[in-house]
Amino acid sequence: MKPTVYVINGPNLNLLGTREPEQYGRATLADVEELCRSAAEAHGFGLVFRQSNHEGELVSWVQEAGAVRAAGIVLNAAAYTHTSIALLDAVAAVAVPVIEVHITNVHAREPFRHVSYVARAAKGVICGLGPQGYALAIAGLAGLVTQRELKS
Ligand code: CA2
Repeated sequence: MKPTVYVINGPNLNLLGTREPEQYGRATLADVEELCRSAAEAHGFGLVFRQSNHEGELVSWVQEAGAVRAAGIVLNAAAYTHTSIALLDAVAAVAVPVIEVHITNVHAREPFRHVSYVARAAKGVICGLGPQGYALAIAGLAGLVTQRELKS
């Protein structure tokens, strides 16, 4: 069976491309999904792509990715990145590499966005590159799988 990558998006990302284009660009979440699907296919991954405005649902999906032994998780937890110990605990609890992604450069924005709880347990972080950050994260997960195969 094909290894699967979960792409999990947090609150308000359903609005992508419809508001604040100067901040988040014009690509919609459907465009981001298409980009992820191409990247996943190019690396031989199946893709599960989800978005929720609810913290607990995001936690459950991280756990689900762990339970099905996904190849990795690309997580844009949006504002919950900066607040959620529950998500940090979920990321720390799964034996699946998690790459945190942000469309914007959070370090060039308000100070409260400089803090990421999730990053403490993430394998890596990509921010500021727009939607292509998601594709780069999927490529990064493919690299980690290859590394793991070479070691075993
Ligand atoms: O840059 C990112 O990807 C963020 O995760 C986006 C979050 C923000 O809270 C993080 O600090 C950085 C906000 C997502 C809201 O998305 C919207 C998109 C269009 C219009 C309004 C909100």
